[in-house]
Amino acid sequence: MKYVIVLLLSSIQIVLFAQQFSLPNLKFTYAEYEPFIDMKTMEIHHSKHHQGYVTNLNKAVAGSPFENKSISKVLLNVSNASDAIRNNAGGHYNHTLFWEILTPKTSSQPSELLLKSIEETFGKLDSLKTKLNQAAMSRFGSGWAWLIVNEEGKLQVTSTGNQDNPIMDVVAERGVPILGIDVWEHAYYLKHQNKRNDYIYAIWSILDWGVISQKYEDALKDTVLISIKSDNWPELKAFHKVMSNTFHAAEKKDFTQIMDRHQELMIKAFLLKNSEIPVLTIDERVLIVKSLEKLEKQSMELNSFISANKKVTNGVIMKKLTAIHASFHEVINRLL
Ligand code: MN3
Repeated sequence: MKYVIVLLLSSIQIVLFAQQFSLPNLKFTYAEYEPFIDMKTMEIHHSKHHQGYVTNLNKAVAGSPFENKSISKVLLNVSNASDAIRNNAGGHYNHTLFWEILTPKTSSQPSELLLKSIEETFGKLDSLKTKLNQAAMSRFGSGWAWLIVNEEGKLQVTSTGNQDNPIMDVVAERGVPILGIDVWEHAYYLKHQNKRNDYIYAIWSILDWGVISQKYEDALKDTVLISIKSDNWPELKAFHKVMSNTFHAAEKKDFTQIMDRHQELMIKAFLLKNSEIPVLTIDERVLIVKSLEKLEKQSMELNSFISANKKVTNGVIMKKLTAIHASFHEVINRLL
């Protein structure tokens, strides 16, 4: 019996101390990336810099709404996160991708499908190379150059600052990255010092086109791409704007906003319910429609209540507004 309890306690401990994010192993030893990337740079970059992002990310998400969320969900909703989460979630995701697409076994080629898409967008592989190198060279300070599958399912070259990436909802050009080049000085300074150009040239020699080609195919059907598209749901944004102005004012005992805008809120709820829902599976769509119907009904009830009663009590309005707010968050949570 005693042993069972001890066993039980130790397994509980393992669960308690399991970290949300962890450092991925490299596919090769640090030395194997020589001479393109020197061993010391690989070692520090992976075991110190990347480990640092992982450690700090685990600390930053603990107790936040992002606790136990996937890295994609963190990135997709990073506008609601702290700077610590933004920087370290980006750092973790970006470096994980970077290690995956590097191989010291040189001379791989893009798949037929990827090559066709590259040729359609850029003319030829060399033009993509030129474009990506330009993006990498012209990124001022620290950041990344990317090849992404954008919202239209097309290839695009972009670049972001610091540890941001194209999945984040704070970035202008969005999509799923399939190739990223780290242009932070920590990625090349030991060997190449200030010569970023030499380092970028070296990276092209060790790109794993097998992995990048697979990432291209995966990206085309990635739900992350669908989530990025759902950020373009104008009716949702319009409703949210009116709701947050009226609801948050009411929370602070200011009911003038909702007294002025109850009809507008109802109309936005109606437009939202009748809009095109840009998401995911049929099952999810059905659940979202249910929440939207509830939202519309509650907004109509609030509108009738305020219109019909010359002497309305703030308590009742607050209760109804809180219910609308909860239904709205049902919709948001289904998008997450
Ligand atoms: Mn780095």
